[in-house]
Amino acid sequence: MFRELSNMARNMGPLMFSMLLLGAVYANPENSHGRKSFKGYQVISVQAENEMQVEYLNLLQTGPEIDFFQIPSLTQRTDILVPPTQLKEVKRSFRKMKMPFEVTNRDIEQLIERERQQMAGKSTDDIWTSYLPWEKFEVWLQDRSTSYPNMIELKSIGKSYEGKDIWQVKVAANVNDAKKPAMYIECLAHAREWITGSVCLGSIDILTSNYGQSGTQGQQATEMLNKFDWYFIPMMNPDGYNFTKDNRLWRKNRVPNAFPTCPGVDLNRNFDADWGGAGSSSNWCADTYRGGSANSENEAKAVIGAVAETGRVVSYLSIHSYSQLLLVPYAYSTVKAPDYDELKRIGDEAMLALRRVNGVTFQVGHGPEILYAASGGAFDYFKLNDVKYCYVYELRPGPGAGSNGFILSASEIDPSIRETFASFHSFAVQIPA
Ligand code: 0X9
Ligand code: ZN
Repeated sequence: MFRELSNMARNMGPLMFSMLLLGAVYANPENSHGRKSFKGYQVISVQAENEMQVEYLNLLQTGPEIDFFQIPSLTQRTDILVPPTQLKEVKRSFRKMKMPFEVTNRDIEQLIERERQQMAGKSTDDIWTSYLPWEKFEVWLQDRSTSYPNMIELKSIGKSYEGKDIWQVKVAANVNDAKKPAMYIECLAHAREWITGSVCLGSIDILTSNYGQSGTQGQQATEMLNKFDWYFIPMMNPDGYNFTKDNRLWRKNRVPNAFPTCPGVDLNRNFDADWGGAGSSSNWCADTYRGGSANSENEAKAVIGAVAETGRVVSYLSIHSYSQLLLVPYAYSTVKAPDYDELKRIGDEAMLALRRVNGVTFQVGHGPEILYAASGGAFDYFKLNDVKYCYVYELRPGPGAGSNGFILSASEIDPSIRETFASFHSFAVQIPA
């Protein structure tokens, strides 16, 4: 295999050479707002059809400046973001390898700029119609907890590298009541997956403002809060999220590494769940860099500590985007969790509830089978540590052609919150207290 790879590298000589060169001289091009410009970058959706092509994509991924939105696999298309300087070579190499691809976005910068202008143009406090910048996100949480002192307990469970609080929001029918079994929902582990933060905030909003009310959401919120306490970590990665105003497609946290131009650890590779295994990288510059050791990151430590302190946690939901999937453990291994069939059945039912709201379909299955294998994930960690109902959501949009990936239009915030909330309700009904 090694010989094949080096042959491949030789075949693709000019591309590999220019990638290395770029790595050496690479500097972030900035636009007039001081943030990274993606002018001329294209999103290419590629479908590997044999192991050789997967290996080639893996090799390409080790180069600088090509951003893989998914890890290469035979089971799903891989969307990759390619800078203008490498477009020709990359496309040529795909053609040479007879690997089917299509350009799904010719100018991602335009989308990012439109999103930025939209945010600047309106009062950005309405979580249903806007993505909130980090500061306003915090203010929203504080305002909510002040408005609902009997239902919300807002607690900082740790600090990020930059000293930002990692917040946990407990929502209960009454925070002074005896503890109920706990449902955990974690959002924004990956900084660029903005829609996930909206879904956490929107769910907190629905639960608090509808508890004890009539109507569908009133009944759902009441049922959910009478059975469980709900713990949200609405922004697991505050440093990364705040940095997305400078680089919209940032994924990791912002902790410095030995290589100064490549900070950050992928928080969904850092947990002690086969840490260092499949789908993670030891390369500081990789988007899937796993960190120096298992649970090394403040964010991972904070969440693990908080869950341990909470008592009986029955479910841990990691909310990510995108591809419209619900992933059932384990992600790290081709081996399924012992109760996989039960979790799959419950997950199927929850995704039916989701679909009933706006007709959007989510595929349910084993991560390595329907997406790719990935070690060090939070949901696998908790699955391995006795939390029974663990899942990863990949929210809107769907994969491949026509998808704008992480740049989900603000008009899709409201429907995303409502449909995802319906699936939380379904989980609450199905999971025994
Ligand atoms: O790679 C990840 O961490 C998740 N996907 S994302 O595009 N949001 O980064 C998937 C994690 C779970 N993976 C599997 N079950 N394979
Ligand atoms: Zn993610």
